[in-house]
Formats: sequence, C-alpha cells, structure tokens
Amino acid sequence: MAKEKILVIGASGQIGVELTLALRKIYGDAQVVASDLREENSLLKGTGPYVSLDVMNKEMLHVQVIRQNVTQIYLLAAILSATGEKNPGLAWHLNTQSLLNVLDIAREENLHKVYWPSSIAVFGPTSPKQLCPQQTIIEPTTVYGISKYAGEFWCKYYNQRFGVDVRSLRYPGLISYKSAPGGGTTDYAVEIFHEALEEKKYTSFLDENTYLPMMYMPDAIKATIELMEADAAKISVRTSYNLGAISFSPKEIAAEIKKHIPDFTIDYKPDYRQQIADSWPQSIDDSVARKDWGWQHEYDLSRMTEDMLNNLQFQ
Ligand code: NAD
Ligand code: AKB
Repeated sequence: MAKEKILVIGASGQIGVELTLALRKIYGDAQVVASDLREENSLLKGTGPYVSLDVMNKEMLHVQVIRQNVTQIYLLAAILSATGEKNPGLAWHLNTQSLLNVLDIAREENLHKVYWPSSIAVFGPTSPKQLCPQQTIIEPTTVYGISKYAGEFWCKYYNQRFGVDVRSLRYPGLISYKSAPGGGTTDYAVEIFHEALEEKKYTSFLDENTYLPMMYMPDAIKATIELMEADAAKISVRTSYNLGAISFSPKEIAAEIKKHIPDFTIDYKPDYRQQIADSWPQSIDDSVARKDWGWQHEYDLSRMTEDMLNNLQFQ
C-alpha cells in the first residue's frame, strides 16, 4: 500500500497539536504536514513539516495537497461555540466553507480519507438531557451547533454521492494541558486547573450544577485514530458518531481538585455561556461507536484530575 501523507489543518489548536504529534508517532514525522493560519505551536517545532495555510483559500489548499502528495486530511480549523456567538456570520462561513473546500479537493484528488470533527453542540434544548442517543431530536440553538449539524450532512452527502471516505466524531468538551482551548463553553474545565495551581481559587463562568459531557484529550486522540484506522465496513454512521466518556459539573471537578489542593476555592459568576451550556445534553449515549469500532474510554474524573495536575505542575 502507498505510504500515507497526512495534512492536519488547524494543527496549532487545542486538538491539533496533540493529534499531529500522535499521527507523527504512527506514520513518521515527515509524513504528517502540520498547517495553520497561526504560527507553528512551540510543541510542534522541530518535530516535522509545517506550512502556513488558510483553509478558506481553496486554491492555496489545493496546491498544497498536490505539492505535498497528500492522501489524508484532518480538518480541525473552526470557530467554537462561545466565540461563534460573538460573530455568527464568520463562524458559519469558516465552519462550513472550510469543510466544503476540503471535501471538494478530497473528491477531485481521490484522497484516501478525511477526518472532520463535529460536536455535542449539535444537540439543542429539545434533545434528551441524559444519555443523549445517536439519533434523536436535534435542534441546535448556537451558530456553532447549526454549522456542525449542517457539516455532518455534507459529510454524509460526499460519502454517498462521491464515495469520499470522510469520518467524524461528535466530541464532548475536551480537557488538556498541552495547548490552550480556543473559545468554547467547556473551556472552564481547563482554566480551573491553571487557576487552581496558580491562584488557588477560580471563578467559574458556568453555574455549580451545570453538568456537561467531557473527555480527557488522550481519550479523544485515541478515539480519532481508532475511528480513522477502522475498517470502512465497520463505519455505519456517515454523519458523525456520538462519543462519550465522563460527565461532571463545576462543583464536582472543584471537589476533585480540592482532594489534591485542599485550600482551593471556587465561586460562580455565570455569563452568556450558561445559556449555551443549558442547551446541551448532560451526558451522551455512545453505544453505536462502542459497537461499530470498539470505542472505550480510559479516563474518569479522578484519573484525569490527577494527570492534569501532575503534568501542569511540571510544565
Ligand atoms: P482551536 O480553536 O483550539 O484550534 C483551531 C485551529 O484552527 C486554530 O489553531 C486556528 O488558528 C486554526 N484556524 C482557524 N481558522 C483557520 C483558517 N482559516 N485556516 C487554517 N487554520 C485556521 O480548536 P480545537 O479545540 O482544537 O478544535 C478543533 C476541532 O474540534 C474543531 O472543529 C472543533 O469544533 C472540534 N471540537 C473541539 C472540541 C473541544 O473541546 N476542543 C469539542 C468538540 C469539537
Ligand atoms: C465548545 O465548548 O464549544 C466545544 C465543544 C463542546 O464543541 N468544547
């Protein structure tokens, strides 16, 4: 089989940095080209090729795909939920046009595979709150959720109509220590660790009992790679797979942190992001992903908390 050459778009972001490093371990450093509008993340420097790229410039993207002999694209560039509400037109434009650019080029150049993440943000206030199923009422109320839901159907359309092997996961809120989150509603669950270590106190922008579906980054990277490596015959969902791991509230994560930092305190000042969080489910039923390609998460709240604090302490 021909060697894969992977282009990661949005490689300097929260997921991009860790996914690029993980892909380089599997496919070889030279086989994974990192790209972003931003400058190269310091953790990527010296680990493999980097190109400066605006995914909205389709011609430039097409040239890079041909020049680098790209066979797979991981598209991570997007505007997330909280930032999206500040500029809905821009969020819609970037989130949908970037995907269409990539899918078109994938079709024209017969790329082997495309990865594009969706989000639990596709669900809205009319979806079930607990163990939200793969197929259910989906009426998103944020522009981010609307763009993700539309994107899911573009993926399915390009798969069915043109045979593009595009795969997708509905990530929950992701928690990580290597690169900062990029403007989401679940970002509090990353900020809290930094503030706990630096200030021993944190003011949460979500109310104490706001439960949301969450996942530690190593699990998200594992899921992404497992989905992309799964036999195509096992992929029954061509919109996007529900993906779950843990569910907790600001009060619960604060209590977990307090076990390690006893004088840590938290208070609550909900802002506009509360309304976004309230529109989402509290937990996700990911049984289809578990059945189709054997998804299993590894990190629970206590293991994640311990690992986050250990790693941030020595950074
Ligand atoms: P992020 O904001 O941290 O990173 C996105 C990257 O895309 C940034 O480095 C940004 O510079 C880059 N980018 C923006 N516009 C670009 C353009 N025009 N051309 C090239 N690059 C551009 O986001 P993330 O958290 O890493 O999310 C990656 C993907 O995963 C997104 O599609 C997001 O919706 C999805 N997702 C993330 C989470 C999460 O909790 N992080 C949860 C669900 C889904
Ligand atoms: C956000 O909060 O916008 C993201 C997501 C759940 O998609 N973390």
